[in-house]
Amino acid sequence: TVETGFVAVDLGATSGRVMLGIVREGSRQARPVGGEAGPGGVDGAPRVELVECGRFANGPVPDEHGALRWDVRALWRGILDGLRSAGDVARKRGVVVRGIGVDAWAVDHAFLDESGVLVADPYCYRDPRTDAVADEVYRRIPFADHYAVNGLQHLQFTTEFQLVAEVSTGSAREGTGSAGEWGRARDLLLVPDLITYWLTGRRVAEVTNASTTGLLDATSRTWSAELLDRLAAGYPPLAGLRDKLPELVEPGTVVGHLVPEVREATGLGEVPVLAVASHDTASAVAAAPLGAAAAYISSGTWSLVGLELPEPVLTEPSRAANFTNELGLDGTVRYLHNVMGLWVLDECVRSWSHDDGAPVDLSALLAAASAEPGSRCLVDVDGGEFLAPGDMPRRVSDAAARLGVDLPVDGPAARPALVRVVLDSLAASSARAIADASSLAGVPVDVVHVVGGGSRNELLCRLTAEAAGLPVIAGPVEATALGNVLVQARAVGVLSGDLTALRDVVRASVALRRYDPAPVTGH
Ligand code: LFR
Repeated sequence: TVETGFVAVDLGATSGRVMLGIVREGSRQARPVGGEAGPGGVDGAPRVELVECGRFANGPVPDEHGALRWDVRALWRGILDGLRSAGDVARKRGVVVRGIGVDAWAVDHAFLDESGVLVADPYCYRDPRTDAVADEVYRRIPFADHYAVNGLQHLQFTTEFQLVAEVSTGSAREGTGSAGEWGRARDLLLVPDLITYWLTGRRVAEVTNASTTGLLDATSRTWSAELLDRLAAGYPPLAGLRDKLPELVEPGTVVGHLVPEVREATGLGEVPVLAVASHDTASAVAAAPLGAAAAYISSGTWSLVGLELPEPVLTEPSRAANFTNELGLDGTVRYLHNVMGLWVLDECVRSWSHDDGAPVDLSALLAAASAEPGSRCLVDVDGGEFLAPGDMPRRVSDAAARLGVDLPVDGPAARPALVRVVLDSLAASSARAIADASSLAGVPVDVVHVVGGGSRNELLCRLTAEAAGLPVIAGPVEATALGNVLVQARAVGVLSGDLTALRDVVRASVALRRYDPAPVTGH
């Protein structure tokens, strides 16, 4: 029998992957489910099997001026290789590939020149060029005026602030020529839209990701003429910005078909390329098996902690608490807050592996951290001090020292305690964000879904359940790729139904694991 497959290109800050998602008819047989969070009730729902067909490293690369950029051409090579193997896997398994969709991290953008050629590698949002920009912008367009329209939390690297950095010689790093890059820009494309353009030749702006630019109206889901006008008034070089922004499309739109060069390079046929929820977090939330009264944590490089809502929350308390209203699938709003996430741990591990000249054994380290006493101290993992790469153990230890806690950094024996503080702090910060989201949106929360790579981290899941005082349901690990595949499969008619139906497919496809908060033992 011929089966149907969809290719998810999922680009993350540390790696990119190409996954083939094979969609199967539901069966009436009960399926074994790992852990106690057994879904039930989804018997008969179709299932998706994900096959990894390509994986390649990613990370910000300093350019000749020391500015952090993304090597998008290396990503493109990895994508083409991955697409070729996806085609091979599909052929071997008798699977017909009926779509390709691309998702990636948000905010960062590329420029195309008059001839449609990439002007320069996109900047990474962790580049410090925007450090002082937002405050400067808020003096002309107050944060409250932004929030009323775009609903975004303050993050120093929002696309809008990067654009201001690009055109202000005062704040742009001397000699980087970034103002020159803006001068040559004909179109602005966010990273997944750039890849979609290279695949199809068509330029669009997918709306979930466009919602992170600061330039979108969160209520109407369209570019905000008001914010664009005010930005142009404050920064005249940005007057042309409106014309460089592509047409918006919702997830599920067929953007085009593979161009001949890509067909040739990959051996794939005239496969349609669809806009998915191209912000990775939006795809992950779409595949989080949320039921009623559920919060989610999309746990990876970042922890994105919040709720799915039908409407944005644009109130003053919400702004003061720095909650964001990013757009989600099917008209939903991702009401969430960015917590620094596993980035802090990953950077520590990177630095220790460098010290040791060999990769650190993360599972041994986590086991040791789990035997450490908890609550030594809680550092503010939301603090901007952890944003940039480099020497993370020292920065964590400095933050602990400011709280009067001695957290040594020297030698492997010091590592478990430091890891424990990082995870305790992440869990506490996530728990706070869940409680805040619930009270700001006025909706109850009685369960927390952790999806993404961090759902594999048992210690983090357990600490999160304890900090929140709520059960945590962990999985799927591959939520982003699954969300990407589900949107494609529904768009071409292989799946049907609303988000609830798509989440039934997730529950039928993966094992979930439940962590209950430990009973209170009180003294
Ligand atoms: C997660 C993520 C977050 C966004 C950050 C920067 O990968 O997309 O949602 O705030 O990266 O783009």
